[in-house]
Amino acid sequence: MRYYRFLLLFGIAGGILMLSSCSKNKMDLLHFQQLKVVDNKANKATKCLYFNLKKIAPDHILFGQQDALAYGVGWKDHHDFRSDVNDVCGSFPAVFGWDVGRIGRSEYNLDSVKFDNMKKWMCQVYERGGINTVSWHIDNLFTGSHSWDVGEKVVASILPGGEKHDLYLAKLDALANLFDDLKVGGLFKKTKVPIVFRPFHEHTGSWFWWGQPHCTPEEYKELFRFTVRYLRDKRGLHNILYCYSPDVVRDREHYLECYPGDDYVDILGLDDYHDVNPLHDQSELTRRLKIVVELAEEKDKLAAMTETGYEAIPQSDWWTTVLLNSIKADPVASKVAWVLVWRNYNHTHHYAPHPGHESVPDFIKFINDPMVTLINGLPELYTLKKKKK
Ligand code: BMA
Repeated sequence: MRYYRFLLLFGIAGGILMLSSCSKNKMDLLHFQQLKVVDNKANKATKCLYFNLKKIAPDHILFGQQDALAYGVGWKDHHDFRSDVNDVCGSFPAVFGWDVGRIGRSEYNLDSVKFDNMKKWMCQVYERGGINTVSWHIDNLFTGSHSWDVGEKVVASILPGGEKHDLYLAKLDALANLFDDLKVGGLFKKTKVPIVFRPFHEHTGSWFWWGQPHCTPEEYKELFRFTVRYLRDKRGLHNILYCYSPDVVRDREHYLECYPGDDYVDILGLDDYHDVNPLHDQSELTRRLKIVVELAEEKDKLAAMTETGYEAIPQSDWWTTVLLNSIKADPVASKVAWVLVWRNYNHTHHYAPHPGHESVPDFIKFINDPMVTLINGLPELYTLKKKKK
C-alpha cells in the first residue's frame, strides 16, 4: 500500500513538473512570437539571439573584445581560433567586435584585418555560440580620408539628394555584400549569421565626421534610418540587429537627442572610456549605464556597454575595483547585456590583458564573478532550445 502511495505521489509530482515546464515552454514561445525587432523579417537565429539576450541580460554580463581573434599583443593572424583572453584565462570572450572601416576600397579594414578572415572568424564565432558585433569607421566620403577627418559637411552630402549620396550607396553595397556572405551550414540549408550592427557610433563626441558638431540631430537620425532601410528593405538582409551607441551622455535627453526612433533601434548602447579611467568619477559610469538600461526597459529593448576600456590597464586591480564595481554598484545598471573592451594592438595600446600582464590575476577574479560570462558560460542563444548543440 505504502509503495502505491509513493508511486502515486511520485507520478503527481512528475506530472506537475512536466506541466510547468510545458507551460514555461509555451510562454516562451508566446513571448517569442510577440517579439518586436527592427526587421520583422529577421531570420529565426537573429530573433532568437535577441530573445535569449533579453532573457539572460538581467543576471549576466557578457564579456567582449574588439578584434579578439585577429591579433593580440605580440601575434597576428593566427589561423586557429586564438585570443589573448583565452591565452590568459582558458576561455574566449562571449562577444566579438569587428570593424568594417575601408570596406569597398581595400581587402583589409582600417586596422589591417583582412575582410576574408573577418568573415571566416565571424562564422566560427556563431558556430561556437558567441556573438558578433560590427562597428564602422567609415571614411570621410568627401576627402577619401578617415573617419576622424571632420572637415566637411559629410552627413548632409551623403543623404538622398546630396552630392556624395551615390558614393555612400556604393559603400553600403560593399557592406551589404559582406553581411550577406556570412553563411554557415550545409549545401541545402544555410543560415545567415546574425550580427549586431552599430553604425555611426559615438556621435555625441566631436571626433568623427558624423559627430554632433558636424551635423544636425535630424540629419543624423535620417542617416541612421536610411542605412537601416537600405540594408533591410533594399538589400533584403535579415540577419541584423541594429544598435545605437553614443559616447558619454549627460542625461536622458542628451541620449535621445539623435535617437533615430524605436522602429530603427534594437539595442541601446553606450561607449564610455571616460568614466572607467581611475582618475575620473566612476559613479558617473553607474549613473549613465542606469540611464541607458532604464530607457531600454521602457522601450522593451536591450542595453549594452558597447565599448570601453583603460588603455594598457596600468592599474592591476582595475577589472574588479573599477569596471565591475561601477557596473554592479546599481541593480539597474548591472542589467547591461554585455561589456566590450577595445583591441589588443601592442604593449602600449591594448585593453584586455595578455600573458604576463600585471592585471591577469584580477582579470581572472573578474571573469569568475557569477555575473561575468565568457563564451564557455553562454547558454544556447540561436535557437529556443535550452541546451547547447
Ligand atoms: C582606435 C584605435 C585606433 C584604431 C581605431 C579603429 O580606438 O584603436 O588604433 O584604428 O580605434 O579601430
